Amino acid sequence: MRRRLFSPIPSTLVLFGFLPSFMLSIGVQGTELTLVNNCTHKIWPAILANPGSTSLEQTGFELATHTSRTLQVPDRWVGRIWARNGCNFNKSGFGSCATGNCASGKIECEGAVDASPVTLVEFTIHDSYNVLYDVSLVYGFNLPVIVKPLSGAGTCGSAGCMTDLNAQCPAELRAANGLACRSACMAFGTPDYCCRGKFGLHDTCKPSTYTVLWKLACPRSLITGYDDSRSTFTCRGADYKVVFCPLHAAASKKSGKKFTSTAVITTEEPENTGSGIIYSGSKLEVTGSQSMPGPHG
Ligand SMILES: *[C@@H]1O[C@H](CO)[C@@H](O)[C@H](O)[C@H]1NC(C)=O
Ligand SMILES: CC(=O)N[C@H]1CO[C@H](CO)[C@@H](O)[C@@H]1O
Repeated sequence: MRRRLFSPIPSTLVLFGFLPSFMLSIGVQGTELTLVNNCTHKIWPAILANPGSTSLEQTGFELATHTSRTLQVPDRWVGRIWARNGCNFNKSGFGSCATGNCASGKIECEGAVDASPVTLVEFTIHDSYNVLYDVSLVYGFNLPVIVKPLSGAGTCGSAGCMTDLNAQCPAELRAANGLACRSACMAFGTPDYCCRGKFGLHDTCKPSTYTVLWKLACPRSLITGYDDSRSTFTCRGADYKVVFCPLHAAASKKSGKKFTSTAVITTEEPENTGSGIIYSGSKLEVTGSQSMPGPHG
């Protein structure tokens, strides 16, 4: 069924055995994304194709604890994946969720979003040899999630956030009765927190106490729209696991590799964030370490 989406080969050509090799490759290319629920509770993943990308056959479903589902994603697909939490759907699939809700009012999101705050997994799949991915906290946080490439070449690191930021969410950012945490931009909406207007440039988007603390807790996540330090990855020829609540699983595994990530966030003037973080000149260096599963296996 899904093959139809990206193999527009007229059946007459197939019957005549006329299948140019470039067409053959269209049919078999694609990237597998396996969504894994390692949370101790049910989640309802949501998938949204960006405008101009083909909508996947499934745009939302229930995923029981310790189960997974594999999605076949066509080339030239740009989209986002997140988990909905605290959902109530009736037998016909109508209902809503405490976090990550879809405006469709159904299990299937069908392109209708009403989502934040959510931990957003972002994929740009030009083709399987050119895949960019990140985990963004720009629209807040609801569940820990990592993206883990399976084999592949290039900067195939694990992206994401293992830490439960809800547990350390300040009162002013709390949302959904503590099931989610807003970003400072969402909570305050000002140009400086949102890196808009005169703050909307790579060099003028300044760190705040909030963004620094998140970067420290989640060095492999995108914290602002201008944060590209060690948080966006490009991988070739891989398939991917998207693991929700990865620590739950990692705790029982020996394969977790320790790594240290240093994020350098530039600020025009040093300012005291009160968070015990060291400044050197006009640069703010945030060092954190976090155990993440290795990229292979
Ligand atoms: C589910 O909810 C929808 C919308 O409220 C309603 O139209 C439908 O009848 C409900 N189905 C069941 C089985 O309760
Ligand atoms: C990708 C990953 O870490 N998956 C694990 C999720 O948890 C189950 C059960 O605890 C493990 O079998 C998986 O390896």
